[in-house]
Amino acid sequence: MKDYKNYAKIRENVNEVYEYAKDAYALYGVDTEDVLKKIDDIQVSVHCWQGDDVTGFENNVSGLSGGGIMATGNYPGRARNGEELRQDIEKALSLIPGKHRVNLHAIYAETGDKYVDRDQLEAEHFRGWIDWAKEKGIGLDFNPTFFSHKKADSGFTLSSKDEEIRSFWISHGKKCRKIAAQIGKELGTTCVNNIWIPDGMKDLPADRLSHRLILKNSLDELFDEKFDKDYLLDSIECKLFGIGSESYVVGSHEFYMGYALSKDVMLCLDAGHFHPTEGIADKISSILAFQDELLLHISRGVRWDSDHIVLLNDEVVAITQEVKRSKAFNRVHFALDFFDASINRISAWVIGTRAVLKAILFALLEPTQLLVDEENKGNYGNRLALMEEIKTLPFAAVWDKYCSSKGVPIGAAWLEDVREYEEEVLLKRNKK
Ligand code: RNT
Ligand code: ZN
Repeated sequence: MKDYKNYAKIRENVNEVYEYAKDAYALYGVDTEDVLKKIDDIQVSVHCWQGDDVTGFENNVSGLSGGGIMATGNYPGRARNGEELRQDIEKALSLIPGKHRVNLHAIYAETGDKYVDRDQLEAEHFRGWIDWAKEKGIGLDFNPTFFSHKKADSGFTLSSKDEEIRSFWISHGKKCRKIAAQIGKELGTTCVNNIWIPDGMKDLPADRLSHRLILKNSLDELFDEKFDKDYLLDSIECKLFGIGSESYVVGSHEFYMGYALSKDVMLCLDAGHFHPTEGIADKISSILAFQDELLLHISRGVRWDSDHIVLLNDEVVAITQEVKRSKAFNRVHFALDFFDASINRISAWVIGTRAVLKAILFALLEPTQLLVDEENKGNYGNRLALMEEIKTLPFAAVWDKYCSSKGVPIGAAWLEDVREYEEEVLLKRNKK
């Protein structure tokens, strides 16, 4: 077997290479030292649900169901409870540079042997998470869970025409906002509470409007209680289509865009929730022209919203460049949303989170002012040439420097840590 630790040795001269990179970027007017300080202030919200294939801890459900989303694969080592999931997240975070947040879903409540239905959840059911986050000094974000529940089986939740179902889900949403606000208060960092509902239809609806009007009313009720924005930030996530909701999704982009603008709620754009060839990068500045803040779910759709692990690809770089060019790293919240059960789940987290951080670093290293100056002078040829040239500046040296300065493995060396953890921890877990 390959010893990936050796891969790090090649880069033992990281400082030497970094000095060269520093000079190369300085020629373009970019101060790499300043960039390394800036990236340290940027937090990515790492989703807990990669660790257990969006199963959660409710003892009466066996896994992800009925939400227009799907996790595939059965790689061994899935976390089965709060301790295991937190242990796995800690392992992943130890291999990722910087300080980040953890994103929870309501199904990760720890209610002991008791089944607590979603409309009865309280902050105390997240005590394990809150105390852990306090101890680690990390922030938490939150999501009500409107899927994997018998009351979601009809395909409708907040937009249901059945009053009992609708009010159940409103109660759940309200409870979750309370929980999120409590989390934000206790941890001293605003908790983003993101609402995504699966509501939609497999085949052509005869009446699209009614469900949307119901959803609008439900959201009004759900958001009725006001919380301090220092504790809670509400967001709503749109989608074009899902599995089983191919023809109609109630909470579409236009619907939530209208709602967000008229009610001052934050929008969430998920990279996998649009037409397969449609990116979200260009949408960022349009939204920032009207709203203070924006939540992004960085995901990777492959043919559909398949929630593949995020990679450093053109789409992700375009997103981070747009945030940089809009000077909006303090207005845009980066959250991850992928779930691959077919490979080691720690690897999945580390690959995806490191990829987003690489894209953020790449964008921060861009000599944006130089590009804008050329643009303002009408030198579009120079603008294009510079955009092309900066792709081959020694970015990797700055990334390696960042990893080494944060005490996390350089290059592929982290694979060795994951292999050890798999042997010592993950493979010893009994499959349920
Ligand atoms: C589903 C949405 C949503 C979920 C998570 C689990 O298509 O992207 O954000 O993936 O809440
Ligand atoms: Zn999402």
